[in-house]
Amino acid sequence: MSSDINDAMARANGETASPSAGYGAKDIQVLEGLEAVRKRPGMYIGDQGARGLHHLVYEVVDNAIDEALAGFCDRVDVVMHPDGSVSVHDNGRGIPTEFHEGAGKSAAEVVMTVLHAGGKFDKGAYQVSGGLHGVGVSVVNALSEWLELRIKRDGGEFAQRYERGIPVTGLERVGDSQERGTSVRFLADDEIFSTMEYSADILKGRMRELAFLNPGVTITFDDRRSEEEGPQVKTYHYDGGIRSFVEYLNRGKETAFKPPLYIQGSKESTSVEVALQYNDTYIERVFAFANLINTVEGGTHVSGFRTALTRAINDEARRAKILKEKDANLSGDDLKEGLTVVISIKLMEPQFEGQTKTKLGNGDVKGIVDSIVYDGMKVALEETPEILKPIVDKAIKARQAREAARKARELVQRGSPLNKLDLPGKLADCSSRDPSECELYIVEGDSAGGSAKQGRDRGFQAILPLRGKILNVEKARLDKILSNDVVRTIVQALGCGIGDGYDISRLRYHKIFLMADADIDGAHIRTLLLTLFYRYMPQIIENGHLFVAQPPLYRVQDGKNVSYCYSDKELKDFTSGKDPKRIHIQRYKGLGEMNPGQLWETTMDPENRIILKVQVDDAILADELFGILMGDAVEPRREFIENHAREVRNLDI
Ligand code: 0RA
Repeated sequence: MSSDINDAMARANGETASPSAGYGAKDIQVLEGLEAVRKRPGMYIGDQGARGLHHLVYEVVDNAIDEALAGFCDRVDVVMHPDGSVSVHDNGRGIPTEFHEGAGKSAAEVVMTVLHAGGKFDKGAYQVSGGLHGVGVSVVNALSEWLELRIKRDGGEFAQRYERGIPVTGLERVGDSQERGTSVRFLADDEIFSTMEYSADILKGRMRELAFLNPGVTITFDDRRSEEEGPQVKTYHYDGGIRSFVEYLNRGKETAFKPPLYIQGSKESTSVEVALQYNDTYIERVFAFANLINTVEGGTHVSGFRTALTRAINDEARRAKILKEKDANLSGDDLKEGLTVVISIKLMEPQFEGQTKTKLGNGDVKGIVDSIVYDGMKVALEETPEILKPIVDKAIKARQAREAARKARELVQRGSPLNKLDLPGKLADCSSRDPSECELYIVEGDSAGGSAKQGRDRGFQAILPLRGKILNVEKARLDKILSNDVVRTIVQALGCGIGDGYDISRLRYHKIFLMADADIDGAHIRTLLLTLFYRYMPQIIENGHLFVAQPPLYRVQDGKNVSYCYSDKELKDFTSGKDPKRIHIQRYKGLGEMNPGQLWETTMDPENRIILKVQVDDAILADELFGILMGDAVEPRREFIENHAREVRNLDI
């Protein structure tokens, strides 16, 4: 128990001679609630790392967006302060300030200290809070070293300060104001979080997304943390809503028609919005939201959309005689290629299921979305019949390519993966057959592969040396991808297939390491491999099986002592103050320069190695990153590399 809460609990229990504090049974409940949040933050915000930290900002912003959804707010301003605190200001109604008889304190204090108090106020309609993030702003308060609340309403401005969730001032009237709104400024508690570093890219991604999903609302993001660069302000405002979102996702790509097709409707208090457009890539991108929460794992709204799209295109294509009587129907898979779609639905009592609680489970939603999208597609295709043929032509080509891919895949997947004959010849497998303890090192180059083979623990570590060109899967179709030797070798070694029939339960190694040189070529190879995994085997990343090995850059010998440094900074720190005549520094130009013992010691030994887990925190950001790094358009890539040159060296999607 943290000491503040300890003290407060003691006072609440009457253990100290401070009856004037006036604590009662309800306060004990409040303190117990705050204590529960501080004890198990993960239950409320996901984790105590970067994800949880960013969650705090989302939670406060979501509360402001609820005001926008209710029609009372059109502006949200987020500021990242140099002291590490974040403020979120909105021009909504302002949290009610009046005294709450039942609670014996102001309504605002109830909202800030009682778990899920937001719901008690019955704000009606759809709320973001109440969904995934919807743990309530009181959770942010409990997990903040301090939080300052400012409210403008009823002609006044009110302020209150909290420390680790406990009010340290009353809600005081500090001035007059004719405006309305709420400002929350908080400093995350470093006793709770393992990192205090917010990523501007991740936060901006969510702010942009919210601006697309709430047309008309202006969201600003003002990053004041860098002294040299000064305030970096971004403003997000899109009157076009999810149509603009699809245009944004397809920017720099050729599209089959313009503007995106847009469908909207509502039924049984569920509202549905869909915008879609086909582009010239081979990848399908579905971004689906339920009550503004990104449902990464899909769900009933996505299934409803898929069946409706397939049915509507087939029906219309037959009516227009683009599909002849003898032609087979287009399948859902045929219609995926090059599809970019944003689905946004709003519903009462959303059920979030799945591993990360981002799969919409409400059963009735499938039929509702299906009928709205089917009817909407028909209307849209009657209004703009010229968009039908390009869609159908593309789907027919996709079908032919999928046929070819099926044949290629059969060659790759033939037989049981346990049959040694079906494993790639270059694979030096391990002796264990328990995937949960098996590791696969995918190693660039034969010489490094040779060192790794000799250095490994063959009990549980397998080595797959790669040689030859890795295809850029961003620019090719699955049939072509599968004809690439490197891709086939990897798919065979992993054992779970690719594309249709992909089955992660057959994965033969639960830890997969990408091991490439620490130079530009190595970075390129790593990016190509990451793209392959991200686009075609995303569950391997989602389930946390993919890692990037971190070989050292330098070997430093000081007399008899040998040390390794993994960055230039580490080398500088390590050698500073030491006598340069005595020290011998070797810079590794490639993995191949390490002997087997050194490679084991520095990069493969589970006791010593440094590894980076590949995580996708923001699907849209990752999509953008891969699209930019591997796509056709040169200009955005140059821009990206210029802006991110420092970070690219250590790419952590
Ligand atoms: C409870 C009731 C009402 C608004 C809010 C809470 C509210 C909470 C937050 C958190 C951040 N910004 C916020 N804005 C409003 C309804 C107020 C009314 O009926 O006037």
